[in-house]
Amino acid sequence: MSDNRQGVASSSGCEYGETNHALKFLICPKASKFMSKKAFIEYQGKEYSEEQVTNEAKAYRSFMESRRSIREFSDRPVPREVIEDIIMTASSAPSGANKQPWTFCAVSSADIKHKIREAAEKEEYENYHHRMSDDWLKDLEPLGTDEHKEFLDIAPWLIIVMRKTFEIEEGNRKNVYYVNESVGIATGFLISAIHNAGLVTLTHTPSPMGFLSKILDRPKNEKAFLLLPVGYPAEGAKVPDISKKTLNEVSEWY
Ligand code: IYR
Repeated sequence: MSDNRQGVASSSGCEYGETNHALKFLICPKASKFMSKKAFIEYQGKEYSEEQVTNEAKAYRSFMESRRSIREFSDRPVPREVIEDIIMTASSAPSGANKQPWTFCAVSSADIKHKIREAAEKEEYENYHHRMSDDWLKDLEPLGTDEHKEFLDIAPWLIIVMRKTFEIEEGNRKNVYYVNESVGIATGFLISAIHNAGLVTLTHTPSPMGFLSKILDRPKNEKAFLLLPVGYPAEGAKVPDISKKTLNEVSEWY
């Protein structure tokens, strides 16, 4: 579609027009009234050859396969700007109707981190000693986890991912869609951004997580989804000797 095509009918029976910020929009009489006005801009993608695509896919696979969940953190500081960029990478994720139903709470205050640690350890004590089934505890054995969460004090940043069950706009309740899917995808982006920056994290799931909303004083429409400590690994940090499933185990081809 070229510029300056105001009100020009196309072969599809739709009309092209322009918004005042030079974004193009399409008015189509057959579309529903909710779909009648839509701004579109040209996608600025990369144009790779098949060889480049193949190489990029391999390189990214190998980069992501080098990621590990780390439980031993260094207290070496990480600049706020790094966390800001990591959060904005996560927030670029696709979401239901582009509602971005999430808040990333970034905590560097030693006092708040310690409050979170105390409350998380209390819940995790109950989990490890009373709530988890024998099968669950057995499945966790190779990971060497327990109720002690010193990384919550030591890591320079904690990012608490909150999912929004609805949006509040000027005091009014607004819908959001596919919240778990959206927040799960955004958290995946967050983890890859942390890895890409040369930092490490761990998907910590203290349960139940209600204490996080209280400590962070979050509004009613937000529920804690995951807690990720972010920082550098401790010197000589160890990881469990575990492997991932093979392609055959995780895929079916049709
Ligand atoms: N929430 C606990 C237990 C735990 C659960 C799973 I699933 C893990 O992969 C690891 C730990 C904790 O964070 O220790």
